[in-house]
Amino acid sequence: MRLDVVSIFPEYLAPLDLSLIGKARREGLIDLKVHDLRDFAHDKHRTVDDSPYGGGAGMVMKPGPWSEALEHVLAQEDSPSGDEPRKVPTLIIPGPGGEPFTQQIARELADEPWLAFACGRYEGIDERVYEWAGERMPVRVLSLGDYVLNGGEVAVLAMVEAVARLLPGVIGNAESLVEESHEDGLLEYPVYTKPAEWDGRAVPDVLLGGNHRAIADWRHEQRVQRTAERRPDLLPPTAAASALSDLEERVATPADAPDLQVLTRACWAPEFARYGMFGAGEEDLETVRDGIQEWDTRVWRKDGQLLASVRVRSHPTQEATWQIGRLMVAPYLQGRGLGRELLGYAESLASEGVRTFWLNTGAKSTENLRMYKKAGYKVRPGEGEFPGTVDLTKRQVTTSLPE
Ligand code: JCQ
Repeated sequence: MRLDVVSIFPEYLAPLDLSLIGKARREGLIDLKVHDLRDFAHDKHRTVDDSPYGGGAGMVMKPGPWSEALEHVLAQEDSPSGDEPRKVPTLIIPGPGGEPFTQQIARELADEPWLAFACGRYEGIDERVYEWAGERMPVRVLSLGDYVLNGGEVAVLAMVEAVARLLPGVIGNAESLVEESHEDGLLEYPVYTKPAEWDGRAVPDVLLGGNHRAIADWRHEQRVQRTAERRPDLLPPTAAASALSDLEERVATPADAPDLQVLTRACWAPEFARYGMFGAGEEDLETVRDGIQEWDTRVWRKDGQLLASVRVRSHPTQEATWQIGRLMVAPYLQGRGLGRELLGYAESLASEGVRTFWLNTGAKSTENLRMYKKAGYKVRPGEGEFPGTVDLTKRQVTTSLPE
């Protein structure tokens, strides 16, 4: 993986020479370069900041040095061959106003071949730099947490470490990657080592017994208890629906259009943001209503609230192909298998004679792709029906036994 970091304090990133990340760099698994923003300021004092228009405290980072520094990063592409599209990095700008950086985002970033990081300082970077960069590469503003740092450098150290340790070969024991806090939505269980008694405190008996089933049960119970105590926000909302069968299914009518429009936006906004296309993919009500006419759209509600939807139809020209579209689950209910359940249901609606299931998703929508592949779908080579998407298909499995 290639990594570029732009900062006015390049020495701040020296820790990336140490430990496992340093080793990965020496082994060539990570190619990390740090660039000094001041090298792209051309006045005598190498100025990178100025006072804010409109007044207010502090200083703002000037756009000029940033565009030059990022041009320099973009120009690092090793082999810009004739017909191939120009490779660009995903640009990450740490800031307290960003989307929360999570293990899920770390996983997404670990799949990218090239990341660039822009370290802001002072009151921030001139807003036009975000626009300028967004026209040239995907941009993500990411926050480490709800507190303020003096600059992006410490956040970059954390993000690079979280991403790099997921790369194959960086961590010796790949198993230690899965049994971790945040990998499956629960915090980790407490751990103990020798001596069995220390400071008058004993290691829990169950861990000394060698009953692996009992140990696994105890650890799971500890994880749930800890999560409830420290991070109740991570636990499923107990009152909420957890399965499709808890929701009320209906065939959508034009009256469902406003709610469908909102659900679609809620599901698509984070997807389009991955591509730096903020606010893209918004449909007017007319278009949503047309969709309801042209597809068999199903909606699931609980207490009147629209929580999930999917739409299906035979392909307009190839009857044997069953199209599955707009598989959507309300964001707060995502990650618990509802989408997978919806998919199976959408397949079960297929009319007689259907041989192939077809669907389409963003080429970078890692979580969607993971779910579809697990459900047996294969990515069709080449671009999908829409720019930046891929099509996936799966053979209809007929389960009827010979008579
Ligand atoms: C990151 N939580 C807090 C500081 C300006 C983009 O401009 C600036 C960036 C920073 C650094 O980020 C944070 C942060 N996650 O403070 C000032």
